[in-house]
Amino acid sequence: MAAAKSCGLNGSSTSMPCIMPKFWLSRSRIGRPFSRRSVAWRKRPRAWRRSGSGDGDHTCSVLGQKGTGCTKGPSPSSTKEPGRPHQSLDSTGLRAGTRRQQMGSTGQGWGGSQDGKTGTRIQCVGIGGAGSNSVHRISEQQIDGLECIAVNTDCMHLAFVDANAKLLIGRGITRGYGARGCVETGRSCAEEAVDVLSEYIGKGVDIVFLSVGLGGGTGTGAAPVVARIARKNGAKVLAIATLPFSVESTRRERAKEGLLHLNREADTVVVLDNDHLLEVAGDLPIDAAFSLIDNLIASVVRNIAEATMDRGLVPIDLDSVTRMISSGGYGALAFGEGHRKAPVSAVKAALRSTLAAGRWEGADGAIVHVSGGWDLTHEEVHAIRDYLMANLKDAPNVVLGANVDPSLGNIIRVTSILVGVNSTVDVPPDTVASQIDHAFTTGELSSRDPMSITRDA
Ligand SMILES: Nc1nc2c(ncn2[C@@H]2O[C@H](COP(=O)(O)OP(=O)(O)OP(=O)(O)O)[C@@H](O)[C@H]2O)c(=O)[nH]1
Ligand SMILES: [Mg+2]
Repeated sequence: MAAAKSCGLNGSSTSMPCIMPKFWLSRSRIGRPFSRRSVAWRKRPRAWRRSGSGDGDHTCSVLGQKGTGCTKGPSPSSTKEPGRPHQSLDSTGLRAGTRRQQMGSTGQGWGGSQDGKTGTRIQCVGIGGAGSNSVHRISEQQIDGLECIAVNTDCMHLAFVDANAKLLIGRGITRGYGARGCVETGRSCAEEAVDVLSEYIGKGVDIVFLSVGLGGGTGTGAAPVVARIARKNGAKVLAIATLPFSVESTRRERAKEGLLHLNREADTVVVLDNDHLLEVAGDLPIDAAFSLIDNLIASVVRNIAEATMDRGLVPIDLDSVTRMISSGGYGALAFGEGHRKAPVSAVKAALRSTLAAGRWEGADGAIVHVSGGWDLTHEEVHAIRDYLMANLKDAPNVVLGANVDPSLGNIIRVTSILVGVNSTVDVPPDTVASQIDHAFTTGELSSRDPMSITRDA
């Protein structure tokens, strides 16, 4: 049922194999593989549509890139959220922008873009339903030089995601219906798609931000494989992994094991816990709460990416960021705001914020980004840095960037990625993954390749 085709990227002569089901190649359907009005769409329950699920068998299809003749993602105006209605999030100050992203055609790798000024290349890769949702939001923000890639086994969900490249993996295994919670299936789909994934992800790239919601099949199984590929291609990988709510008990246990695997493959893993989300957004509808966390991820990626690409009042040195990411271990996100008359209040709020609570004390480094109104001063920015230097571990490594955002007025906003944090989620001692981890620690196992580990999904 598959037809092979060559796609020009960004109008360049570069070509990539593009394998799509035949009906997508029919003229009338190109550009809209799944109409919201289709019978299949209407029959799907809403929860399924949000991030999808599926089951079943292994292949990879490139769904398309912007500016190609292949299947395109929807415009932000037509679908603000992939598979869910747009949520207004004014109160968080983290609303996504609406500019369309223009990919540069620099002849780099698969045709992805590169920051013209510094030559820095940064990718944001979302795996599975939750990861693709984050990428959709980041893509909406139109950050020059940032390439957004969505990877999923769920064809329907991918069709509604806005990204520079959308990679459908394991079509022969799942028939495009997702991994249906089976981690082994997710992993097999990624293993089978290694060639295409390594063509697209991490090649000639400095930093890969990898976003994944752990607990399902695709994200949990495929993310460690994607992280391994990106690192093999020479990129530093910072994974941002979301743990499911405690009420999703089976998924949560699966997620904790997945986290250990991911931690072995990525350079640093920032863990966000949906349970913490309940504390700040317990009264919000679940979609809005997810949007909140997706927006936070989008905001952090945007700030760090832009500052690293030498934009803003105080740019962030790329080498310092990559060094910090490669120091390994777990990380935490911190986000806070304060009045500019008391700039330190913003960083205090960030460290107190629920997502970082209790996790930052032992941090041995922080990538910090400060935004403020037109009259943001260096003095205010440095007050924030000094506070961190004095309150993190002895001689912490603090990398600072800042930019001006006129809409903030008298507000100072701090977003930070803390690295080398002490604690992370407790992994039950009787899980297979932790036994394996123990074996690594004691030297019983020398290979750190989690792909050789087989276990029941
Ligand atoms: N932040 C965020 N988390 C989500 C979202 N949707 C689901 N999640 C969480 O992420 C976990 C994994 O869900 P998905 O990403 O949909 O799973 P998947 O990786 O696509 O796996 P399969 O559907 O089984 O192939 C869920 O248990 C939820 O806790 C979302 O839109 N945003
Ligand atoms: Mg899914």
